Amino acid sequence: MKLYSLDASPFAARCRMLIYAKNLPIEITEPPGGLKSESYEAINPLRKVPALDTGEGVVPESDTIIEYLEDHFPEPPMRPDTALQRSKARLLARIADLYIMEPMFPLFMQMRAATPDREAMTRQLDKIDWGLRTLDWYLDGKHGFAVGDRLSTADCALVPTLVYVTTILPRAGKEKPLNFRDKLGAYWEAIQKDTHAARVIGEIREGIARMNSRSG
Ligand SMILES: N[C@@H](CCC(=O)N[C@@H](CS)C(=O)NCC(=O)O)C(=O)O
Repeated sequence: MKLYSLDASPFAARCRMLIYAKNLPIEITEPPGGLKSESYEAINPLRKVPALDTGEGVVPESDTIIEYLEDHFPEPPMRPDTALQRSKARLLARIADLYIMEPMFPLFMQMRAATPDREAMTRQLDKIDWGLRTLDWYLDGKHGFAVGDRLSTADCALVPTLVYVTTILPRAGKEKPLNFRDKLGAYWEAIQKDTHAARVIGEIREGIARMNSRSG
């Protein structure tokens, strides 16, 4: 199997973290010819990373890939133990996608604009802040993990999201975005010590640094 991935992509990093944690025999590679190339479009018509070539078909979308990998390689399990915990893991991933990463893209656009619209940036920062409060509300965080007492699919979704929150928000004027939230701040402190989390955190940061040095 082959995962099409880019280091800086939080969605691809979600899948990489699961692959590392389960020690899966999956090659990780960049899209051939780049994201917008015809050769990659032939592999993944959505033209986004990640995409998983299973050998029998290509699975796009990070959440769908996670579910596929859990079904195909059940051991060691990365879904939490109970139905309620599993629903919580899925909920945390959706909050991260819909209410944190989604408002972050318009923020990037403003940050890159020649004359950023400060009011538009504040609106996006407020939306992300609300997403973070919601995350804080649902997070277990008792044992240093998002749900329950072991690493799960929820951590794979949250770690890349929080790398972006803690890297990008301070550059947009929001210093210490997790500081006043007890659960989320403590969770972020603890999860960075996990080996697989630390590995993807390093990859994302290096990917962002390379992107920044290319765009000057
Ligand atoms: N919902 C998708 C989002 C994937 C996504 O937006 N990936 C970005 C990289 S972070 C991408 O490939 N963007 C290329 C584009 O939109 O043109 C998922 O969860 O996999």
